[in-house]
Amino acid sequence: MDYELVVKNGLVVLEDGQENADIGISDGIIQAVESGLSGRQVIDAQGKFVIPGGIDQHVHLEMPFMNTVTSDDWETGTKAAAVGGTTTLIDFIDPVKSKSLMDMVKERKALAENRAVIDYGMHMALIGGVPAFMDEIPAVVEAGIPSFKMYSTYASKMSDAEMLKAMAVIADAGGMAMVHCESDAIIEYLRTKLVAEGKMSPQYHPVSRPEDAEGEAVERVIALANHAGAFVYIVHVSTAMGVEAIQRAHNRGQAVWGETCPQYMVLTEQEYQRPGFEPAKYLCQPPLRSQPNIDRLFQGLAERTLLTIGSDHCPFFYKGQKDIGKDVFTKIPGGMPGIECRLTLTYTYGVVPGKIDLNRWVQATSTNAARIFGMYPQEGCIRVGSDADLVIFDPTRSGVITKSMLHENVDYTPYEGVAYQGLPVMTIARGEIIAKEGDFVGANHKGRFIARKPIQPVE
Ligand code: DUC
Ligand code: ZN
Repeated sequence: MDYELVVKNGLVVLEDGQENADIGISDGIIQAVESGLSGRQVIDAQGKFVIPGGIDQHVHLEMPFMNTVTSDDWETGTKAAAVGGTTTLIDFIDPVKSKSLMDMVKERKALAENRAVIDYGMHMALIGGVPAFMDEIPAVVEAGIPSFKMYSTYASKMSDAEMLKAMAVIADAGGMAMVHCESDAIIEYLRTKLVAEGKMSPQYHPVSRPEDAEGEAVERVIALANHAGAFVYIVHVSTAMGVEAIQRAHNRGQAVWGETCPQYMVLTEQEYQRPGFEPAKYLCQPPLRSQPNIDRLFQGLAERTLLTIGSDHCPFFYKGQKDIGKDVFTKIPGGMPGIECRLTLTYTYGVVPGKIDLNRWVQATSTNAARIFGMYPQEGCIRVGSDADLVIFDPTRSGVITKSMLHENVDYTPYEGVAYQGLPVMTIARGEIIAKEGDFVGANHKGRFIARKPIQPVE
């Protein structure tokens, strides 16, 4: 039998093991994983890995934030993701007080439709001071959006009391809480103090968001979730304190999932020592950390305290957006681009030096997100019956990252000059080749909204 497309001779990375096998694809679905397959179109993956398409569960496309909007939209952001080996992403709906959550679901879906080139889901963010949102949570879960982001700081923050209540409602509705954990009290105290002392340059940003601001908030949010009986997912863990709080919860038997991001694994707080306004390029919340924290994040991934690696792609132009805060660091829009380099960076700095193995890498960049966020086994694995979302990854490619090789709509990359070993050389989405050798080639491919299932326990 001839399949529409066969990927031959690659090392197929499965959820647990690896095998040399061919993959037969028809109708956008994986039909066979075995040797000796034939197809009308054949791709030779000899010497390369064939991995499940990356899933990036933490992305901010055209998000209004700090008086501006992230610079990648649904088209440019999903194209960059595709070239970088991501075939599914989950973005956020950021509500405004005056609208209903379900109206915002409709609006956001309309924005993505016809522009996204890879499949996408959505998380719903909640904001403090709007009790009416609570009543809509079950309808949002029903609409295929079972994950709710809450912030412990920023203007949209929720108080502990609000968060506890929301967690209980979310748990009843079959959803999960995802929380940005940084202590608002510590940050506000330090920001006010630094500004009063005239310490306004971006070099002071990390001073205003110390490690214990994260550690304290992770601990507290886990306690709230435990009380509410809610699944909780801690986004962008950047510190050893955060990892250890999650580990303690696991030791008590609590369902807590932890995520980290490439920027916290590859870049260090040294970037904030750059001269002038340059540190603004690296300004994100939480900030970049020290090497011992980085080591603990890798250990956390290896021992499964942390289960996922998301990009937290949140791009702003250095010229024209970051400089909104040229007079005071508290006004610099925080966030950095990273949707396109997620696989190559984590392979280079995780798998190549042996800090995580090939399976752990695939689990953390794809499979675990599918399981946690209710998309498995349609996504996140190479199995008969799953979507034919695949990446051919060449471990022999090496070089140095430069802005000119990337497709993100932003005027810099924080990874300029960073060495890489291993690159995605082909991305296949539902059986169509959409990226090849660093170019987007999927002009006719349309991304689809993935209505996700209610949340289930995941070990
Ligand atoms: N962190 C960022 O760096 N940007 C946007 C939101 C966030 O939490
Ligand atoms: Zn984020």
